[in-house]
Amino acid sequence: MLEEISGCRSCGSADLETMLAFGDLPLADAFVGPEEMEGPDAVYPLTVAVCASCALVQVRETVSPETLFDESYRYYSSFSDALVEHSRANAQALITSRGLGPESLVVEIASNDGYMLQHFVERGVPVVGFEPAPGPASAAESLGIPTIRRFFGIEEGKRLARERQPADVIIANNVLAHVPDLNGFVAGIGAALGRDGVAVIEAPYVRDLMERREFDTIYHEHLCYFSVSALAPLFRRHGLSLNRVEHLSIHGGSLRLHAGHHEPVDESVGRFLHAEKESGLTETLPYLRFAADVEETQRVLVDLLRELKDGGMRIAGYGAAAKGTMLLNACGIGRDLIDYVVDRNTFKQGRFVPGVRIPIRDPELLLSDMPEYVLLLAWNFREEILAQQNEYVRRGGRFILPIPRASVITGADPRNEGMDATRPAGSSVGVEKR
Ligand code: JHZ
Repeated sequence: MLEEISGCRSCGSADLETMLAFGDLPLADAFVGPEEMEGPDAVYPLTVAVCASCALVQVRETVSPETLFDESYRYYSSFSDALVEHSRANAQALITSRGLGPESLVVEIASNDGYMLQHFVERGVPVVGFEPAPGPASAAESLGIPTIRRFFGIEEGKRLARERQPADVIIANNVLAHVPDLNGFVAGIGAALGRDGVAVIEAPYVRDLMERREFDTIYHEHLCYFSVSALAPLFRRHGLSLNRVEHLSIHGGSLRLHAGHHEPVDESVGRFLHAEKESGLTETLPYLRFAADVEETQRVLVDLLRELKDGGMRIAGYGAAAKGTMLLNACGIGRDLIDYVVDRNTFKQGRFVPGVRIPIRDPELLLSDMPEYVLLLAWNFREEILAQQNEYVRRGGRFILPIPRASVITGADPRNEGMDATRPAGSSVGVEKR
């Protein structure tokens, strides 16, 4: 169930240097049901290392995917409007640029609840999704999306090309980081992809993680944290050319990579490689220094929450995100500081955040209960959540942004500008004006 790697997940080098050790933590998406409250949560060590050879940042421990993505997996992509819209725009652009039609095949790996493939189906483009988690797979099937309930790898890639047809487009969003056998996965993409097809892959960018101190995006599900410099040799090893790289704001900053069996290589690839070399991301030193930043971010946040609590304030959380579980547990923020966490995902409501066991409730509770502060755990959907919680803010409620250094924000509505005069007395942390 838990294994430790002996070499780099990409190049195999045994030269791995430890950059962060979080100790034992629960699984970030293992939300606890009321019937499971008796015993303690299972915890697993979480240690992050960087490869001295290819600079890939990776978790040393592997919790088996069968444990992580079983029937208890409750992450449904469609609960975030911004993500569905992001995917619709991407699908639209691919249909146009690749001239996709009824003869084409679009494959998505980790197709979840159909948040992405539905946009191709609507336009009459045939699709196949790979999704092993039973809950999201069923949701996708109910939208009419053919779903293979298996993990993707080299064998699945070969079978798809042989028994169906080579894919015109392969989409793999936020899944590369989840794969223990990175080489087998990329080889599978190569096997399934048609001669002139394109693989479009999104993954959180390690550069943003470091610059914005997004330490809470590190958890057992995410085995790797990618730079373009670490990815280029991985793709090359399996006969794929990295042809274009885009920088997206989604999920706190992501890379979108376009790969194919042959070139041309766009200028963006060289630009990213150059910028990463310039900022030292091809060496281990910046990664090894990151621990001090994480420690400071955690300390500032806990100090702020304690100060507010000591001042008689009530604090809730917004977003039972996996990163929320990580943040609360890594910082030791429990029910003494946070009364409850709200989330729109009805499969998470009524359950408890793993480890810290904070109850998860419906977001409507914020208005009826009016806690003075809400810690924005799903900070990556800040705009969407603040717009939706306009009324809570209008009535005087305040959001706290946990990273890069805890700060109090006043809301998405420009009419709230200037309301920062109500900054809590004695707070040592500044109020960010929007
Ligand atoms: P969200 C996910 O991580 C899942 P998580 C996964 N581990 C991954 O790789 C990364 O993304 C990249 C809720 N919400 O998506 C929905 C509201 O309640 O940031 C979610 O439960 N109201 C595969 O879990 C949570 O917040 C809203 O208005 O850290 C957000 O979780 C919105 C917008 C969201 O990721």
